[in-house]
Amino acid sequence: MRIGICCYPTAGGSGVVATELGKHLAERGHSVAFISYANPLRLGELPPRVCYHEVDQESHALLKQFPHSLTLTAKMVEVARTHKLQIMHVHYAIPFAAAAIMARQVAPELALKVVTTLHGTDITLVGSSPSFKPVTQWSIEQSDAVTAVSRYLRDETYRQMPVKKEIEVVHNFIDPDRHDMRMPDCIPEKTSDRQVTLMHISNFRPLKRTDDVVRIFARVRESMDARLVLVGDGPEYGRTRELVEQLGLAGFVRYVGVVDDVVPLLAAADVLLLPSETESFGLVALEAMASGVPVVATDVGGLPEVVEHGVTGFLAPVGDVDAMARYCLQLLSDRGREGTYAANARKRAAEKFDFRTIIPKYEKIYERLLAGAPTLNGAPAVVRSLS
Ligand code: GMT
Repeated sequence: MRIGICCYPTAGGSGVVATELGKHLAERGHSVAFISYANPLRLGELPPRVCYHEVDQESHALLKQFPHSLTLTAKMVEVARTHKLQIMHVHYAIPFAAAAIMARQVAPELALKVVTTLHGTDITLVGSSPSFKPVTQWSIEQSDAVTAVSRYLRDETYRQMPVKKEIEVVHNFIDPDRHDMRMPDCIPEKTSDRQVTLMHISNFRPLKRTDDVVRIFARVRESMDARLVLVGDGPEYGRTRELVEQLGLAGFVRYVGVVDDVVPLLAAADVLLLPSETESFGLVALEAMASGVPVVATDVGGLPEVVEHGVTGFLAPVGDVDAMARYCLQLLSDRGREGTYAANARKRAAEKFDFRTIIPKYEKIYERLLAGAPTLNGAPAVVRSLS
């Protein structure tokens, strides 16, 4: 199949999932065209059957505000025509789904099928705000197929918007083979062999509650020698650093900044902390589990679909710093059990979220949409069979 993938190029989970999906689809023989305003972080060197097209962002003297959605639409049309795309798979309703639906109308001869994957904030935050809601709702209804990355997000979408469109749940995925333990170069050595490592990875938006990360770490340090590795950057970064200083923890915290691949870093972690206000899925929790790192997270959104409480880590109510610190200690002080949690985490990630199980679900959706769809010359679409 010939598939366009449109996503945010930044370090966020939606861009990572979209990029990895495109790369896996190409490995499986499909042609994939990425469309974004910058090179997606995880894309790296272009693999065979993959191309990348950049959306125009130049300002124009007459336009006070640059109409990104329109240049995006124009780029989708141009790329779809060049590569004879059959599917445009967009990752985020706003503005990608709306642009793809417009592109489908601008180029009706292509009979382009629009698949929209909802990732979370496009519904829970941005898309449901009054400024966007009617367009988000319309984009969902008009897409040829809609998927959500968790049951929670599917249900939340139905709760927030009176949409009738079927929303299929397709969980996020990992490649278990990439998560073999490797020692990272970028984290300075531990002060002792006994020192344990707590890790947090995010874009430091307020909903990630990075204050709680620091407070949990402070509690853990009262009982054992521990260090905290903070990976990523974002609006709360400065405030988080200030709290670290205030609590006298500066000597025990390492800041890594934004990285394009978290897997080598996870090899250094004993526990991943994800105390978010909400998370539609929590891709980083899955990546940690795949690396054999148990997770302490909040009992919200799609996280319970990823982290199995008491088996692959622990879940606690939002803001319950004490409970989360206790869970960390439970995981860290009992080495034997930590081994069990780590093994459970790795096993669950591989059994439930292996890309080899998940990617065919997307392929089936594409095939279903293309079956019977007319092609450019009017002949039935040729659909690559799944053997
Ligand atoms: O979490 C973020 O702030 C980034 C955001 C994004 O758009 O990339 O992540 C969302 O999509 C990820 C991939 O599906 C999910 O794992 C995250 O849980 C989800 N974030 C939220 O729901 C807050």
